[in-house]
Amino acid sequence: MVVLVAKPTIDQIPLIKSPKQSSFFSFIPIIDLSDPVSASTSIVRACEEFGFFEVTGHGIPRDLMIRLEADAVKFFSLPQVEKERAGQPNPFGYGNKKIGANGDVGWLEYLLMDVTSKPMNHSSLSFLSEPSATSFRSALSEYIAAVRRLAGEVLELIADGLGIKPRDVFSRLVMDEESDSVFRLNHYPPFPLFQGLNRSSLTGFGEHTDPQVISVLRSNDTAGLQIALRDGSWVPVHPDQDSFFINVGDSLQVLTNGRFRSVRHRVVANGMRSRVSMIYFGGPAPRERLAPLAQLMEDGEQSLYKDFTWFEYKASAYKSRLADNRLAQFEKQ
Ligand code: GA4
Repeated sequence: MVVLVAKPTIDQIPLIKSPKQSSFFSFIPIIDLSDPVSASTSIVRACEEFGFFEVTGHGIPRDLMIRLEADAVKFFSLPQVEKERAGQPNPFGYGNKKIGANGDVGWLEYLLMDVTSKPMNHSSLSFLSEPSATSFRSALSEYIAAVRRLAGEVLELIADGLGIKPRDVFSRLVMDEESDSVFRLNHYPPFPLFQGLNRSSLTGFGEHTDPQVISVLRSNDTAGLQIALRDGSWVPVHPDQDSFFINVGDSLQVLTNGRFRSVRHRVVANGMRSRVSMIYFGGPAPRERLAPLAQLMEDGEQSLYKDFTWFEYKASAYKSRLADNRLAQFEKQ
């Protein structure tokens, strides 16, 4: 039996009514990793205040980013039937406008893949094993190895900044052989301008927090990413194709008993230019228990959260809608 699933059309994509933000200046911290001593303190401050920061001085060759971006653009330029050979995203594969399984839609197409620490097996995306995908495959493995190392380095600097030992208390979660990490390539195409869109904007990727420990994003020079501040206002993130943007995920918020903030973010589609982003989501191994680290608890401080594993959290996250507060049901009353 052939099941035809209609793709959402442009008028079914939700609008963002207030795309213009209250704060004109973006004061998102920019942290230079080539100065690790000052970086560790600034990273901790940024994770507490924003749950988000930009990193420079990361040592990842520009070439590698450009090469993967070019391969991604080549993939997204293929005829639709070719892209669909990557399989429906359940959750891994090629997705077009539909995000997750619960009715969320956005103005984008994407490739979502499962990346454990072991050399990429591409079990989820068999088209990548074909000879025609050799260049794409090698750029992907090299890039993913590099951003995983970067995630590990940032997590070690976090341990330094918090004054806790061993340095790998957090980084071991994403460096673990069984670390449940995901990689996503997003393409937000330009869209036909039509009446009424000038005062609101199309949702590229609706607001949400990332369930994992840490996410490492790199995009081309097209704007669109916005983060929510503690007061709920939205701030645009100025794109920089030579930098990486780091997000604190829900799991890191739990590990720090709420001291770090899992940042709510969204992408507003740009009518004029394509945005291409690539994001590594570093998650723990399924068996890992997510509980505040004892070393971070003050005398008498209680955990804000119930006891759960990443396996349990992920299962519940994948049943939720994008904008849901996924941690709410894991909080102690
Ligand atoms: C958000 C972070 C990552 O992009 C992602 C997303 C996942 C998906 O696209 O399938 C989810 C979303 C993300 C959280 C809630 C569920 C699952 C879509 C969705 C509605 C790959 C992830 O791990 O969680």
